[in-house]
Amino acid sequence: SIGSGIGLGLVLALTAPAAAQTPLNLLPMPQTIVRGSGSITISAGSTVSAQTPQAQAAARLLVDHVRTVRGIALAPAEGDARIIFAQDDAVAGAEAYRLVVQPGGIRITASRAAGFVHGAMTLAQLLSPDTAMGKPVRVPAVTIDDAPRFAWRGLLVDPVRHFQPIAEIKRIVDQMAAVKLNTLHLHLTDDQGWRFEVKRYPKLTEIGAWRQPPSTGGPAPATRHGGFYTQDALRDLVAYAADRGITIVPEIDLPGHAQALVAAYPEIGVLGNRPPVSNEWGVMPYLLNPNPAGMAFIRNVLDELIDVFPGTYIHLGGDEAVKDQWERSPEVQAQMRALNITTENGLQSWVIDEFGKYLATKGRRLIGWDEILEGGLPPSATVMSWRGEKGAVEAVRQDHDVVLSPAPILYLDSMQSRQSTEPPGRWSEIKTLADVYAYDPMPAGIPADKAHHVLGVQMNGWSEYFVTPWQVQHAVFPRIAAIAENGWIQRQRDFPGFVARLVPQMQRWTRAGVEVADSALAVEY
Ligand code: TNX
Repeated sequence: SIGSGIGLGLVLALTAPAAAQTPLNLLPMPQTIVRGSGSITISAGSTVSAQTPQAQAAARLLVDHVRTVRGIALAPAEGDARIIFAQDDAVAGAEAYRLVVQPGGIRITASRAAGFVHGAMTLAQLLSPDTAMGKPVRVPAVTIDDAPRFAWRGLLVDPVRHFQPIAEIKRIVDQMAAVKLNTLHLHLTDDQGWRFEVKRYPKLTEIGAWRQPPSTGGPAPATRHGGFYTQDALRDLVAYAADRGITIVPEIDLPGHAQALVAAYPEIGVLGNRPPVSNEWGVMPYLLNPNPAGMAFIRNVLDELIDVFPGTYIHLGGDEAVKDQWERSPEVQAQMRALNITTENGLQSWVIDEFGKYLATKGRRLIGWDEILEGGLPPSATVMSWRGEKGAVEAVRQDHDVVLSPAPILYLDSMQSRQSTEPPGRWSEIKTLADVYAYDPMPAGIPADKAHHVLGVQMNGWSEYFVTPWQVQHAVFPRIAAIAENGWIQRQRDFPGFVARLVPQMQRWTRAGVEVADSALAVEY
């Protein structure tokens, strides 16, 4: 249900297009658009052909999308077709594409698989929105040349605080692809659970994946909560995401946020602690023991992780590790002296860097939260800046790459309006669609000659307060569209224009069965 209420009407009235031609409701807005004359009709049986293996997934995606969102069954074909995907190495760039729509046919060209996906998704957005399901749709003649501003346009999904079935994550992946987001950061471990099957250490999921209800009540299931992903299920998810141009960055959060890990294998914690998996929210004190056994344990976990996740980046956390247990452990203190490390923050840097070096031997790169700057930035690290932007500015100064995901502006657990339908959030602030849209992923403190270190931007969907998939989706959609556009476009941002293009995108999301927060469009923020 979209568009009820006065608010939306007002927004639309204020943003009514001046141009005679119907505007193209594309989101994110492509780099260049040249309108042609006439149009082409797509209906049941219209043919689609992928003339290069690189485009096969994108062609399938288009067929699926047009079936589910428009109710039209396209016909896959070989060779000539109404819609052709063809290789063109001149369309350079990992995600670049060219889309040419003429009355005689539609042609999508790219040099890489992700470019074809983006081209297919742009075409999907061009199908006339006003026709009923199953009826032929028109596509206006146009030539679009497009490529993103940033290489990392991400969303963090947290299936730890509340478990989310793979089917729900796939639903989010589908809708990320629809707006050209390309990175799914999967937060797989935390104090409240361990969600990644490790064959060598079965207790991680036998014990670590389950928690008791909280003694204090609160917004959490009243019964034992949990679940985990088998490696097979994750491999399937990785392939599913790859077909949609999306890379998964898995996170194993260390050395803090480790209570579930220590619950499963107390011998790799410190001080002989034997905690249960946490059933409360907050920052817990349990830490990884950085002794040889603890380090070897994590290397073995990483071996299995990189076997499942083929992407370049592996996220090793580093956030909110209170070092009290390290301070109180004679064993850890002795190790620090032996390593000639004087502070616990320095020890954390050493730990993260050891794993970073290990990942490098496997051709992978380490990324961590900005706390990894505190003991000296590990040389191998890329930094994800969440405590504002200062971590990003400092890391870039040291010539490291960064991703911007500052709280609370890009935190989806901030509320998006004062309406009573909002799921509760951790942050008391309200971050509206307009706020998020106004966020510039290039902080003022980053000098122009180092701008290339900013890989991109990400919103984080921490799920302490999101119990159901409905609540997750309500927080994610449509706000994520603001960052999808922000991370993509090189041109000037334009909020009223964005809202006008967002309304049909919200309609497509609704048609695809996704919960979309209408409140994002309410005027009374
Ligand atoms: C801080 S962001 C955390 C998460 C919480 C989040 C809630 C970060 C690196 N750590 O563990 O879920 O706040 O907003």
